Amino acid sequence: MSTFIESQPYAWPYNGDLQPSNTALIIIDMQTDFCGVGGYVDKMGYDLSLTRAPIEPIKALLAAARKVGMLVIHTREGHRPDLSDLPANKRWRSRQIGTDGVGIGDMGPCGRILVRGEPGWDIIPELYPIEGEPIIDKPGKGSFCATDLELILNTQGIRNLILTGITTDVCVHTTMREANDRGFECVMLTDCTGATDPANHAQAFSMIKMQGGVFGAVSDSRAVIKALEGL
Ligand code: C5J
Repeated sequence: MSTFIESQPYAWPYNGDLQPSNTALIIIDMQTDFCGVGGYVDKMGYDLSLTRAPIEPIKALLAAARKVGMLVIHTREGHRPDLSDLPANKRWRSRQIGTDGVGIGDMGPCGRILVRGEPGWDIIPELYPIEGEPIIDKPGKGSFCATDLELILNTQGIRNLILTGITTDVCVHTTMREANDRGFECVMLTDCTGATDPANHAQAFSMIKMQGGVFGAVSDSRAVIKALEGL
């Protein structure tokens, strides 16, 4: 029996082979630094409500995914405390925004910004992983670069990825592009993602839908939960 999720520009996955055993829910960078008070995004002066908007929809989807036994994978962007994996240009650029010259690796209200082990770097309590859910610690925007994500997905027999998290146009989009090039069938969810700029959020979804779904498909939590309940 084929199972599809209502999505654009095509019903996802393309082959109707949607099963809890071959599909993973990926929750990207739901860290205090990106959506918590005093974190990196807050300190840069962006509207936190934009990156906090996906918390409740992801929570509902996470419960549905756990119920059907689907693999759930969480990611965290961050660097080693000695900053040996922080490119100088990434650090320099992060210090250009705001007036205090403070950027990645420097001390902020939630500890050193995007540094592994610091309070601001960790996943927010509302979406914290439970035992058995892998956490991918990544130094870059994409979740495949310098991580074992691809090995885990292949070992677990995963072919379909449901992409959620923040930010839509940066880490979630980069991960979708990396995954698509590796042959994974991807869908990104409009209400389970958020960006620091609403126009970028909208454009990110337009980019996915062009050329017949150049990176995959676009859907939302309601459609995915409905499909999971029918499995
Ligand atoms: C950014 C991310 N925006 N998680 N990181 O720097 O999207």
